[in-house]
Amino acid sequence: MTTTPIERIREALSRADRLAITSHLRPDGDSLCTSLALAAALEQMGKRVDIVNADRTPYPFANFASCAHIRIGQIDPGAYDAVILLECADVSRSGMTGLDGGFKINIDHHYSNDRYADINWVQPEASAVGEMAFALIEELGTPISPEIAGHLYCAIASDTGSFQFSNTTARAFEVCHRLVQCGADPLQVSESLFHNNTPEKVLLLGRVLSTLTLNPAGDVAVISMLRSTLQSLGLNEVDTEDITTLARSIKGVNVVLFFKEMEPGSFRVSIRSRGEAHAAAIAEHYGGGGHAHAAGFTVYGSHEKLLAEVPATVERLMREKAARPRSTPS
Ligand SMILES: [Mn+2]
Repeated sequence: MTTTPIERIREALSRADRLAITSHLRPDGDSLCTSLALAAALEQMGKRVDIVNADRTPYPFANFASCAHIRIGQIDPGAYDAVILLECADVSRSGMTGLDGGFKINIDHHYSNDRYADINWVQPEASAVGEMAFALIEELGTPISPEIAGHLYCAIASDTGSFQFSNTTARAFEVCHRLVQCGADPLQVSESLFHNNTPEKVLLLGRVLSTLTLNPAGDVAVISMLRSTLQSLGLNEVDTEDITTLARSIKGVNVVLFFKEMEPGSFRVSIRSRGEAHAAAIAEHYGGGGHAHAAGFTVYGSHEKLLAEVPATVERLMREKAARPRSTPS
């Protein structure tokens, strides 16, 4: 008899006592809040759960009281019956080394995923991994407490850009409807997610937007954030989704390329697209991955050289219609 991945996860979790949950490097609102929700649900079931991330928790989540329980470091797979990896296309995306021998559960809603674990549950049509965790917690049969509901609502609100991105589906609303009934507070979540800026963050927004350039056709926008800009404002890691959203708000822009200097000569490029322009296909051209309208990749070289080359290549991919899915999501 074939069982679905979610049933196999329920069976594996029912046998497990000690669990670790991790997510990707530079964790975001979806991965962090889903980790908190899953940990709370599994603890309700009497499991011992640790959330362990390789990278520290970014602002504004670092200020959430619940995030204080997240341990930053490496997972010793010998200490756990299973490790749950959220939104990791492969193990390296988690920043964890030495997970090879341990039992792994891979839960992801990204288009590109290597299906590397003992159980792989990949659902590209899900708005957020938080939406998948809602279904899993229902499958586990443990109650959605107000705390769990709040975390899952925050995960979905965060990943849909407050219900504005293309992943805002009927199912996302259906799950959020249930979460609000279970005690999630939309006002409190939007205050803590979107109305919680420091003055330095708003200054950063101005400086990054001042780097904006457009191609002559006006459909590719490029913005950049250099380490020196962050340092001059006394900032380290910051959530920059709102800056990208502003660049993408320009009429006619189908692709935003956001160059973030990670270290000298190394740039993480976030792609946000709309319409026909396929962000994941562009990212895959450069060895990265992601969703149809949100993806990313890493490139190396001087800022000037990359700005001269990458947007031109992206434009060519769009014109050649190569910026289309390599395969259809299943
Ligand atoms: Mn997500």
